[in-house]
Amino acid sequence: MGNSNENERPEVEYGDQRVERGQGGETHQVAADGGQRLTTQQGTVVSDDQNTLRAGERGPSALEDFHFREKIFHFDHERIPERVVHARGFGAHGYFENYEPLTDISRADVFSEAGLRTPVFVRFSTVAGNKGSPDLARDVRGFATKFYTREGNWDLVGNNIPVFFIQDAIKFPDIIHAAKQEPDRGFPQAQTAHDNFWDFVSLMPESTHMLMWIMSDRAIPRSFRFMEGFGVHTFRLVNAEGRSMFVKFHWKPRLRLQSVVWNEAMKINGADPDFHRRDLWDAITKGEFPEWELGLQLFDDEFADRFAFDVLDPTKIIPEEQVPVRTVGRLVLDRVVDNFFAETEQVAFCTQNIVPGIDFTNDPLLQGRNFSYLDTQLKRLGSPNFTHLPVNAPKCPFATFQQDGHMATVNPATRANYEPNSWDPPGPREDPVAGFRTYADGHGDQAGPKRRLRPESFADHYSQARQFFISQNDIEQQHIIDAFVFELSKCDRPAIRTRMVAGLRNVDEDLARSVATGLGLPELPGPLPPAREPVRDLPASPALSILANGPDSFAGRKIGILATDGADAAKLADLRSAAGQEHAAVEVIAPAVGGIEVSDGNRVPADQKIDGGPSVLYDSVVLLVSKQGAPRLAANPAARDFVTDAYAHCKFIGYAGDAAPLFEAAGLSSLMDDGFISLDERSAADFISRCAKLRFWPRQASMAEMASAGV
Ligand code: HDE
Repeated sequence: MGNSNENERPEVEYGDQRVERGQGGETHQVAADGGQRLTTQQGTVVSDDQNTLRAGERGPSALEDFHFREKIFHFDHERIPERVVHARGFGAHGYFENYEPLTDISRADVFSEAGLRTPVFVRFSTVAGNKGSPDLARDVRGFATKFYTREGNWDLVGNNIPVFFIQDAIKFPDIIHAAKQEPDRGFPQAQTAHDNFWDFVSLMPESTHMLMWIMSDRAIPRSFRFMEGFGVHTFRLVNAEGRSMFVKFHWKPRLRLQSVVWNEAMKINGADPDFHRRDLWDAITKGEFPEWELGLQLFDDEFADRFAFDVLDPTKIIPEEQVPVRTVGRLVLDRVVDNFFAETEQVAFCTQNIVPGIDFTNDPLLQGRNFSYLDTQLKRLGSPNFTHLPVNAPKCPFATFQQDGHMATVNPATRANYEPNSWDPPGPREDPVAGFRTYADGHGDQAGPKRRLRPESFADHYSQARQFFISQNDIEQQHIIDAFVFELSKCDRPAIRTRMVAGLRNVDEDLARSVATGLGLPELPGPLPPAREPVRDLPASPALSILANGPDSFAGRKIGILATDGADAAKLADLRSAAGQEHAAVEVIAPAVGGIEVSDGNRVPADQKIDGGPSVLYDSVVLLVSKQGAPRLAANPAARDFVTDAYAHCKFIGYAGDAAPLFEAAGLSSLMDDGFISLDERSAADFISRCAKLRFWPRQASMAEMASAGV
């Protein structure tokens, strides 16, 4: 019988696609003449990718089906271990452009010439959640940059918060275990709002400063594009003469700072768990390239000695008001990845990837990290040859005598695989002048007997936590209080809540009292005994506030226009053009994704259907409602949520036409404050310029007043 008529398959039209239909009704798409043909990994052309080889039509499958075997084998092995921390991330390519030669302070190639562009790959991440966790978890964000310099790869593996939970790397597994899902039950995922986390940190006073940051809105950024980055540790820069300065690295976003509010974050996680990665992808693919400036805080040994805290302690900052940040270049992300796995997943950052002109300090956290990262890459990528992967390979010449190992793809073709040798060609040789030389750091107390001992200079755990708190305005302080109350309310054990409040008493009495009230603690516990009495009069640092560092335009932000059939076409056009001029984006949300027929009879496609485009996805909203559309919207619960959430999140709400029935149905008619802007009275451009403030914050206070009055 042989190959009966299995190749005779009738052609059918499936919408716009012409396909062949097999005997069992299955779809076959066949290569066109000269078109690309499907093959196995070995290059053998595949004739049928829909059916396994089997004995008879309904019989068992044949072991000899090498195509099926290879396809399933490969699929079974697609996953590599996710990162033990920072599993959830998103990367992009770009460049770093240096403004001026910095040769007086560093011999690093990246800082050598004005206008020099060094290619980079940046990966942003959350820390605690697994790979598939939502983007808007309350968490630190990773901000890792690989500079492919002409003298080797430099990895600046930083975070969006300038301090860390712990002072010594030996505690890293503990803090991460405590933060991630609890081991018996395997939850909760991507959140610190659980007993283990608060149990640990309430017993670790050194975490207090970091806790203030992660309970602030820094931990729920609106976008990677609107957050700062920090190298965290103190590093060193070294010039060609071997002179060295200490340095702290800062990334400052061009579009300035912005965060979401917590209730928004929780809802965004449901509505669009990919909110941050989509935002970065959209911005880059639209040509609105995200930018940050690199800033350096430079200081010498003498400053380090007189500074109130130990510069090697990664739970401390150096206020910008004390050592100004000097901007030295800009980072531009202008290319999305071709392939998420190949680039974002396989990129291997290592803090010990350093280049001449930059050096480590003895920060015990940094020293521990330098040990850890290489190890983790071997585990994840399965071979010491992970540096051969294009995203990890230097873009400058490199030559080693390392060889073999799994998946070796860069292999020398000469006989010399050691040195010294006498072969011709001899292979690479060391270069004592151009090569990396460790700075002969003689600063501070570096010698002595081997001991496990935390320096006393690390013992002040509260002063800078207080400084952070008093640097926030009322709105931000309230958010911090609310975050502590929210998180601790998820702890089952009352003793953990009480212990945490006891620690907060060393930061700020009002903070501790407000959190205690929010938790319904029967009485305020006595303060934890501090290892060192906190300094209570450190000056406020305005650089630490998000709201003091917000944008002065609406650029890079997004308006959601909820519109119905019959919506005013001219107003929609005005909004689009005013937003375009401001480099802001617009999305139309409509009852059906097919779109609406606007007042001039034209059809406008929608970007979102109402329940798929809640207002939490936008920075401000507009309602363009016709008389006939109004009652339908008012009766739609998703439309009502759209406006009540926009109100509760203090957004600017523009409206035109017949929005009143929706406001009425949402219970907002009597609450319309100056954050509601009539587009029948004001121009679209005026509305957008008001939106530059991002939120109508006075509403937060009036909502709080109404809540306490029980209105
Ligand atoms: Fe990491 N960290 N870390 N970390 N870290 C990792 O390396 C580690 C720390 C940071 O997008 C791991 O490739 C130790 C501070 C970022 O791929 C691992 C300690 C800061 C990323 C690791 C720290 C960071 C990582 C896991 C305490 C801010 C993601 C996967 C001593 C300055 C990089 C990996 C990416 C990733 C170890 C503390 C930033 C296990 C031991 C402090 C941004 O090697």
